[in-house]
Amino acid sequence: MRIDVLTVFPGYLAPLHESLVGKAIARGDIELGVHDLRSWTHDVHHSVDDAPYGGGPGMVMRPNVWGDALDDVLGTDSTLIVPTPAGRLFDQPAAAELAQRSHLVFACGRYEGIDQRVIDDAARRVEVRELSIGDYVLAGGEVAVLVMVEALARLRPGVLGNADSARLDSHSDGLLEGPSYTRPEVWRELAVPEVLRSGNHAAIQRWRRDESLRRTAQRRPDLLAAYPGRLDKHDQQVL
Ligand code: 6GU
Repeated sequence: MRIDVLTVFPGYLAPLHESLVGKAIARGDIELGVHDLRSWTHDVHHSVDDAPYGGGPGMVMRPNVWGDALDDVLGTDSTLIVPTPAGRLFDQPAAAELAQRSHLVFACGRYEGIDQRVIDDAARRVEVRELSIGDYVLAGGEVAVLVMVEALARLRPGVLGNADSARLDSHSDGLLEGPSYTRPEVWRELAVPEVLRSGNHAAIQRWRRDESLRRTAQRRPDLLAAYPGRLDKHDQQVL
């Protein structure tokens, strides 16, 4: 898969060369290009923004520079992703879907966003997704790109050490993951739950499911409410 990122702060994307994503790049599973949007400017001031039509605070990124940049970077197989707090929510199903694309292009806006015609024009040629990573406002799309690229990179075959760990994650079945433990058996007078040392795999599976359900009900009742059909009789007794 190829990933291109367009930004006025290319240094923000440096962490992509670390850890799991960095290894995927080094291995050649992911090809990464980070581009300074200002290299598509022509004026001496390298300006990328202007005052909004209709008035109001802040600045809007101008369409001409973005248009030229996207003309150069988008191909026929590209998906354009525009990180914005006004987008649809980027969640685990979205990550799984994007992990299967051949070319992702991230267009990072700063200020009050990008002139909407840039997005409308690109949508005439490629699939475009305006995506938000949660209900809070960041100063720009760069950190959201770090989040999205890490979430989708770890779903690509061969990226995780243990292929099962992606399947068993929090959110992959719509529930939160329960607690985990390792040695020692007792630490600061706190013991590992007995069932995990029982060797009874059916009991362990049931316990993990119960912990998952309890935690989800307590911390994220919205997730349970979203999929009532997935809970069997035993699940409902736990809750
Ligand atoms: Cl994708 N961008 C910005 N600027 N703020 C956000 C966001 C994205 N997602 C949540 N807040």
